[in-house]
Amino acid sequence: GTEWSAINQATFLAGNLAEPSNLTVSELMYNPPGPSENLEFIELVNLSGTETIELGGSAFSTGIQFSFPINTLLPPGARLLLVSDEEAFASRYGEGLPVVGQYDGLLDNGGEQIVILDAAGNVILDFTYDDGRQWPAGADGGGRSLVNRGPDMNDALSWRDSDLLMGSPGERDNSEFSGIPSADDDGDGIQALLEYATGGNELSPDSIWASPSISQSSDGHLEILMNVNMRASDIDLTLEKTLDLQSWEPLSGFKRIAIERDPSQGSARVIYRATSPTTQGASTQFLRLRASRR
Ligand SMILES: [Ca+2]
Ligand SMILES: [Ca+2]
Ligand SMILES: [Ca+2]
Ligand SMILES: [Ca+2]
Repeated sequence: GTEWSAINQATFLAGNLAEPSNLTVSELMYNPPGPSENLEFIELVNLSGTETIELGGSAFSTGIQFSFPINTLLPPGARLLLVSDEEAFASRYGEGLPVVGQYDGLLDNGGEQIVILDAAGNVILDFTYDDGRQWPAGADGGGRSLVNRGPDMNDALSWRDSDLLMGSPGERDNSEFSGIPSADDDGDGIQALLEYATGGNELSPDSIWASPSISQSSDGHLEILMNVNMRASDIDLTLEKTLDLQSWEPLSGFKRIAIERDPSQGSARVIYRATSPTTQGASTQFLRLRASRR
């Protein structure tokens, strides 16, 4: 007689799979107000402008547990939601939002590591959010969510409080610069992109926003303060220094000591402090703020 092997079952994932370059967490409600945690949610976004991605087979492996079913397709720029309690979520936010499912476990109110792996076990996303110093206070039980605004998701400066109370699940949260970067329509000498990046207004002259200010603390440490438009997730703002006004390099020897957030304006003042006191007779250095599009 003929012997047949057992049927092998294989699952084939088609199309573009989720990977670090095309998937991120855009919003996190880890500590909804009140004692109940049943209004937690995580919003994911497809960062690709052109490709639909397949999340099937990928899974949250740390923090919370959730495995994406095969054929979880996310169109370019689209968002999806995972929630702690589908029923509670629908009664607060309504039906019709792109909820893919309910996860096991809860998002730690004190912050924790979140990891998403693909079907082969490769890391798609690995970051740790926090509720501590420099992190958005409104999202820590104050009725706001954590909104992602930057690529380094372990960094407090890459997150802000949501503009809306209870966040905006399924909706876009950040702004994008539109216009001519080098324009200066209000004639205040500050280019439009820099005004946008620092929370200035390109429709009215305002010189204070765009330039970092420098002061010296009572114990002789230089402090640098810069303004940031926290809604701008499309801009890198970097401080650079030079001795000769010709070759600029990233500022070094400073540590960020505070992020003073103003959620009503969507802005923050970020303060850096020199790690060592100013020395007598040091050569003159110059500082500039550089805004570039990601
Ligand atoms: Ca929680
Ligand atoms: Ca959102
Ligand atoms: Ca201007
Ligand atoms: Ca202006």
